[in-house]
Formats: sequence, C-alpha cells, structure tokens
Amino acid sequence: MDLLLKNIGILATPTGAVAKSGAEQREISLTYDAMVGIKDGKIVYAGSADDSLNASAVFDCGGKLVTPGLVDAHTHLVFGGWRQKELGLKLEGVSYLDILRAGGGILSTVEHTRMTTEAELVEKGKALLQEMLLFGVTTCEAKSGYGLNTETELKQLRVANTLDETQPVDIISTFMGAHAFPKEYNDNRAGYIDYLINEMLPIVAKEELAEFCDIFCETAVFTPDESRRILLEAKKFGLRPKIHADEIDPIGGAEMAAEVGAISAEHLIQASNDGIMAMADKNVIAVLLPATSFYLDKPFARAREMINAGVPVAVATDFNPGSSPSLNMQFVLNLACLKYKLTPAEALTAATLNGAAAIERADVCGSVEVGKQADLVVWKANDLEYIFYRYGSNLVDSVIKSGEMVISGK
Ligand code: IZC
Ligand code: ZN
Repeated sequence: MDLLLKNIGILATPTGAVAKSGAEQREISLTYDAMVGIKDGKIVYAGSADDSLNASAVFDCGGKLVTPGLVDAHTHLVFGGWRQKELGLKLEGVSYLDILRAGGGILSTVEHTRMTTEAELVEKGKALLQEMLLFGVTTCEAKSGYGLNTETELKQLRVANTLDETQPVDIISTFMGAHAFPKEYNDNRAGYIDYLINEMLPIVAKEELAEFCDIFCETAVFTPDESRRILLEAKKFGLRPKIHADEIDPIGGAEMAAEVGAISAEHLIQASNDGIMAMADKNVIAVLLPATSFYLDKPFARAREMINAGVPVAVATDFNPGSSPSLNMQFVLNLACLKYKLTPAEALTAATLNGAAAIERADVCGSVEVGKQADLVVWKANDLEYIFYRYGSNLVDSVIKSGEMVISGK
C-alpha cells in the first residue's frame, strides 16, 4: 500500500455504483474506528481498523470523520468577468430574467468570456478549483455556454480540458451552447438553433470536448419544443442530455427530461407532480441547487417529495457568476438539510454518489469502497451530523485526491 489512513473515528459513505433513490438514499455505511488503504490512487481497503495492514506512508486521522470527496455535479466553471454590478439591480427587485431580457445576465458574461484569452481563463479556473478543493470537492462538472458561438464555446471546453489535465479536481465537461440566444441572433431564434445543431454540435463531438449536452429550458430562453429538438440531435452525436428544467416557471422541463432520456434534470424548483413521477419512472436524477434558491430568493425544490416518489436526488452548487457565485459545497449540504429537510445521510449521498451518477462517474467515485478512486475528505468533525449542523466555516481538515494528500490539515 502507498498510503494508510488510520484512526478514522467514523467512516461514513454511501455504497455501490449506481444512484440511490427512495429509502436507499439514506442507507449509508458507518464504520467506527476505521482504516482506508490506498494503492496506485485507488482504494484497496476500507473497513475496521486492522493492525496487520501497513503502507509506505501512514496518515493519522486523529479520530475524525472521513467521507468520500464531494462531487459538484453542476457548475458553470469557466467564464470571463463577474457580475457584481447586478447586485444593485437585484436589491431593487429587478428579476433574473428581466436582467437577461435587457441584455445583461448571461449575455454580459458572454461578452466578457469572448474577450478573455484561453490562458487567462485557465489561470482563473485554477484559482477557482483550488478554492473548490479546499471545500472538499474532488470531482466537478463544468458547462460551456458563455460563448454562444463556435469559437468561444470551443475555447471554454478546451479550458476545462486543460484544467482537468493540470490540477487535481477531475472535471467532466458539458456542452451548453443552448444557454441563451446570442445578440447576433436576437431576431432569428431558429437561425441560432440551426447553427448550434449544424455547426457547433458536430465539432464538439468530433473533438471529444464534452460528454453531455445541457440546455436552459425556461421562459424567455429555450422552449420545451426547441429543447427537445436540440437534445435529440445531441444524442445522435453521443452527447447525453441534461436539462435546466422548471427553475423559474413550470413549463414542462421535468416531463421533457424523462421523455428524451436525460441523465439528469437540474433545478426543478417548479417541477410538476407529473414531471416528478415521469422522472422517477425513467430514473432521471434530480440535481437540485439550493444555493441558487437562496441567492435568487426563490422557493426550494420539493426534494423530500422527490425522494418519496423514488427520484434519486443529488445536490450541487450551480457555481456561476449570476445566480450562484459560490463554490461552497458545505453550504449546499447545510441547505440540503435545513431547507430540503434531507437527513444528513440522504444529503451525504446527494453530494457524493448521486452527484457522481449524474455525471456518469458512480463506478469511479462517490463512495469509499475497494476499487474506487481514492478521493476522500477528512473533516474537522467527530460525527456526521456536525458538518450539517455547523455552517459558514470551512470544516475540511484534509483532502486526498486519487491517493494524493492535496490538502493537509497537518
Ligand atoms: O450566468 O446566469 N441559470 N444559467 C441558468 C445561469 C443561471 C448562469 C448565469
Ligand atoms: Zn446552471
């Protein structure tokens, strides 16, 4: 063994390689006085303390809580500029969609992203990912969608690729050219959709720059019919659909996610009962984003009802410069408990295994089990409840990514 984590007070982890739903979402494994052994970046032992185990390096966890590394399955990681100038408008009561309709919001970030060089975006991304890692995130998803033309969409996806290769956090890419209509196509929506389908999708697929295709299906953005068309085309190119669905208005996004065989539907604040049932039926993962509800002062998605209906629930930050300018997955855990009324066990599954499943990585990460990648967090906590009960402080002690100690509390 290369590394042995010993003196783990509690090892808390979901188990398995598929998303957990219903009562199974709260079935986590708790091992008291545990050890984890790591070799070649993978877990080779996870269980009760065993004095016969030895390794070239030993890390004493001091009786603390250990969980899988957190998975942030929904971020808009790569973008130019920020949007702090919109704070004043928000405080005056101007809505998110009204800011977008006036040419701000996403469109202002598009202008900045087009003007920022690839090298500058890489530097900015590195700093953001370091912050993410400090909060205990070891894998994340990253969407494009701030280019809205081929050149800049590809630039964003290449930046995510470079970041994946050059820093510890694993990044899974999603193409989101359907994030808004660029100003060049203001009066020609059909023209932008044709351009996206005929030009952008083939290049993204050919260059293997993304695994998923996402769309902002929302009032004043893409209609369910436009979304269906784009996602079905994306499937032909091997990109699995994801959908920003029913975030602000209930327009049938959840139903459509089930219909097109999406791996996940995101937000779902206004999802209908029929939409929730359809998702359960087709095993679509609900990626819920409570920090966005908090930041936009909107209702919180009906997570409890979704779990009861059999929908696997994941939680993520939605990190982006407009509606969720935070990388803090620990705050997301607090909100999952306090606002969604998830139990700590359900919320842990939501932020690890179910998040991993939403980006097709449940066989690789999301739990501490033999054969999986050694992505672990040692917490400044002696039990699981503590990390959901405390908030506003960073409770990460140490982070191990693919077997390497990348953040050390020692
Ligand atoms: O930049 O506002 N909701 N897309 C959909 C976003 C938020 C990102 C943004
Ligand atoms: Zn989003």
